Amino acid sequence: MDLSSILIIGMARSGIAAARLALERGACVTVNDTKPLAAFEGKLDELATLGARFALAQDPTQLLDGVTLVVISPGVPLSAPIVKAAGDRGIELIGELEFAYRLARGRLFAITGTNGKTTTTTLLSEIFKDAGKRVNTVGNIGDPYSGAVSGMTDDDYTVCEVSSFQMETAKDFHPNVCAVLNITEDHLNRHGTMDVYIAMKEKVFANCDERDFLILNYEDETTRAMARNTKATPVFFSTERAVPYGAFVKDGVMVFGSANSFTPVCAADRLKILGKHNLANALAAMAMAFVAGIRPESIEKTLERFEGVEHRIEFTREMDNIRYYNDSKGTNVDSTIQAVRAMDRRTVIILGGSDKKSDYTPLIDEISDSKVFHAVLIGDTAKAIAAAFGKKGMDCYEFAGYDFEKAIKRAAELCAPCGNVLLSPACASFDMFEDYEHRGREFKRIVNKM
Ligand code: UMA
Repeated sequence: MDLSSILIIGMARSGIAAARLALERGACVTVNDTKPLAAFEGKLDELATLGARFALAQDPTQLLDGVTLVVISPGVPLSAPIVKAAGDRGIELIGELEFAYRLARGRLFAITGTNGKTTTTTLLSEIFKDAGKRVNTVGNIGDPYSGAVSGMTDDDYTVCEVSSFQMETAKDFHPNVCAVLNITEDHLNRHGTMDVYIAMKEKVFANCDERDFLILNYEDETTRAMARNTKATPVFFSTERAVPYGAFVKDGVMVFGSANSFTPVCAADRLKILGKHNLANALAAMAMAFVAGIRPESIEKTLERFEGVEHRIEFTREMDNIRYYNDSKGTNVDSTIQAVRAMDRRTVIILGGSDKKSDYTPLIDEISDSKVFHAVLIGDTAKAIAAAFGKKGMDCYEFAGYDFEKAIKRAAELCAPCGNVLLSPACASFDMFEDYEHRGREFKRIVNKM
């Protein structure tokens, strides 16, 4: 990798962290974003002090003279003109994750899949921390990999949540242990087809070899079949049955091994995180920890104390017999289906957001057979979701436009005298918010002042 002159595209979390790292390593760095400097409100001041050259609100294809490497943020799609322009001039172009990987040290644990990534990444990090390891928790979870590279040693354990966006621009990325949790429809607006989306997920283990482990969900046909496409040792997890080798539940106990020879780790009913999807996430984290050599007693302690992550069916408040749950991380249909299944009493759901061209039919099917009795629809996809309700002959929905506060208050009114209000939009957030975390924080702010 030639670090002499780097052009970094996208000045949000990934780009800023990559620029800082590149400057630290002595590179000459130019930073670019579609937005002008005024839009950053001082967030780029540190990069200016460190010596970055600013080329904001400029066409990046005109900035390639003398550049030896282009690093793009995950939000920049492969269709962006800079990708072709760099290729045409023979300049290497990689993503921020790949850039960080090439400069990082220690052992790498990568977790991908459509849903459950953040919970599994957080849980595995906690298992390692409790076992006394030096841990970095990075990637799509919100803290860019580049931000953790300085000061890394060969003893570090890095747990990285990996998105399909980040894999588009990966090349040498090579985890020691990786997991693909599940694959359902998502991000078709970016990848075009499911085949491309699946291929991006498979790239996570493309460089793995016999010394590495690949943890796969046995209950998902797509991920189970991945065992045939890898040189790594396949290790399965299943909530339903004993697997050839891996993590499963035997008589209510989470165990690791095979049907005839296994080590008990933790009673499944001791988990604090709710739902079968979370049992699957816990089994995946347990399998990763097991192959990393963590003692079962230590894994058990963490599994028993872990309370889950922010924005994932997060209990926010109970007021006037109504419980509010923040599932802003429900950014696709399958994820929202899991949240709907986890509801234990009558529920009004807030659905809708920016458009990923998803098919909402499976969600409406799930809702029709659940505790959810009404939906308040917001954002760009409100009409598409209403149409999916209509197709099933259901009219238990109403529109709240782009007014988030109105949507929450209306959901509470409909829910009275008791029940749950669940924010689980099944959509991305970019039509009304900076990202899903912003949406979740706004939900909690509004609910807490009600
Ligand atoms: N920009 C350009 N040119 C472009 C496109 C964007 O300059 O052609 C600029 C924008 O003006 C903006 C910046 O790029 O200033 C945004 O870059 P970004 O979207 O990559 O934002 P980051 O803050 O760096 O966040 C990214 C991930 N975002 C996306 O993949 C969309 C974060 O995942 C991740 O946590 C972070 O890197 C650290 O690794 C978020 C996400 O929504 C949570 N991920 C998707 C998901 O989970 O569904 C994949």
